[in-house]
Amino acid sequence: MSPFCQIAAFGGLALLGFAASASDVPQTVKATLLSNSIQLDTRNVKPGLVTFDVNNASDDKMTHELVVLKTDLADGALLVRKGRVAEEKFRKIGEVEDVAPGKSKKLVVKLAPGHYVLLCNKRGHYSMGMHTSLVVAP
Ligand SMILES: [Cu+2]
Repeated sequence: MSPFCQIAAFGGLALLGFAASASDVPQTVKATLLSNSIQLDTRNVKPGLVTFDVNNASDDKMTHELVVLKTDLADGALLVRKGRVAEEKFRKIGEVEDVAPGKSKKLVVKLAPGHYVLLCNKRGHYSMGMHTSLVVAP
């Protein structure tokens, strides 16, 4: 095989690899907000665009939200002051505010590899258990 053919074959494989890369595939995570937890239909996604389909399914008739922070801390280990997590001390990736009971909202964010904490930061809700984590890895 000539050197040119080898390069061409290698280039073809690289292109195939790129086409199959999961980072270009739309990913959706269903996030269900309950009064004492946040449930995800998956806790592992690939780097790239991720759509959070956020549904407030709590039976407490309260408005909730979903805040996405990038941190290596465990989702239950964030410092709480006066009933709220100090979001400004973290790298905030995005949030959907004020999801009314029974309603859904979408949040589209681009996620790099790492560990993320998702929480509701309405006063007192984090401490009631409204938090979970998500891992982004290739
Ligand atoms: Cu809440």
